[in-house]
Amino acid sequence: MGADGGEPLQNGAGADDESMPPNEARALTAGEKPPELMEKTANGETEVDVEGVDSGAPEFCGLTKEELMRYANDPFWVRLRWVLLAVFWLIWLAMLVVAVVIVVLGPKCAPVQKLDWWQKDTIYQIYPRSFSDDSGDGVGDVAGIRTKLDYLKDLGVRSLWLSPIYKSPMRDFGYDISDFRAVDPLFGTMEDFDGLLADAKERDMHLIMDFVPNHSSDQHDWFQRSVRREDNYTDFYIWADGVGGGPPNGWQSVFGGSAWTYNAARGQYYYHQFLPQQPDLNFRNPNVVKEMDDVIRFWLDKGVDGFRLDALKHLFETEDLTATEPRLPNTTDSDWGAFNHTGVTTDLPETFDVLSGWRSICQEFEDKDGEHRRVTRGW
Ligand SMILES: [Ca+2]
Ligand SMILES: [Ca+2]
Repeated sequence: MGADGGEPLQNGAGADDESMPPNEARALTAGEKPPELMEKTANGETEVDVEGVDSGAPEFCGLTKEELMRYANDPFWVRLRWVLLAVFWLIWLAMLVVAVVIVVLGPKCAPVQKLDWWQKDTIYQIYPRSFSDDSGDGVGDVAGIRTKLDYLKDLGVRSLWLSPIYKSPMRDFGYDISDFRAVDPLFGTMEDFDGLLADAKERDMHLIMDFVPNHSSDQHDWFQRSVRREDNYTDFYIWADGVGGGPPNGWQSVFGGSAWTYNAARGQYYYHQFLPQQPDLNFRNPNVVKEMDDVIRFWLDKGVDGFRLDALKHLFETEDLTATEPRLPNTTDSDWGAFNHTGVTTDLPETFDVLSGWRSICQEFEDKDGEHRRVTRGW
């Protein structure tokens, strides 16, 4: 009941508000009383008669169902709804068409390349001397490596790079090879190696051999024959007469000192980029190239998966023994590192011809046994 005994409120709006659309009438906030409930006091203050009014109840100020339906059925709003619906679906359809056109006409991604084993394998270098000793003599060996294959595979290793195990006087820890086709007794036997290779293949692991083509040991049969000037071996190494009672030129060894050592038995100097016990092979001699090709074939025939090529940039030297190597800036000593060797004793373009030949030999084996790649890599 209103304070003045007037008509009760309807939905928060005055009964005589019909001329105004309901949604344009001012909405009352919760707790606010309509003007009909307000009256003036004697001192002009406004008071509210709250009797009979639940001041805590929320007031509903929205449209009635009848009012809502009247607007919903208005032809203008009906048409507007249909137009908006049509526009929505047209935009949706247009986006679908554009997406299909982009997919059909857009540039295609390159097919995913299937990586070969040498491109994706984790390659683990094994230094046999210190890796695992099976014989108990304190030096690692091939049989010791065999015992660790499961361990290596558990680590995620899929390819092994074996540092030199060839027969060697060990003046340079196996990088001075006296027989490129034999296993040094320190590391075991060829049967041990064959067993290692078989075990690796059984575990789907690959084996890469260290290959040291630049030089041999001075104990190699080839060098001994070359000292004696035997046929076919006379020019197997780089021999030269001395100049002025000294070496043929001032080229330095990587390991220090002159790169030339005099051999009294032959009466000439021989060239060595590394130790005097590591004479450089003469890759300008086709017989040397053929011998090393055969070494590559020997190990590929056994089933190895590739080679790590050692000291490749040292393979060739210029034939002009009068060529000098320019000194690098800010150097005064005579060490190998004080000179620019490019084009004189390192990085000669002839290297690519030999390398290409080794690559072709690997290709022969790939063609024989299908897609399995054999790799030659320099590190
Ligand atoms: Ca051992
Ligand atoms: Ca060389």
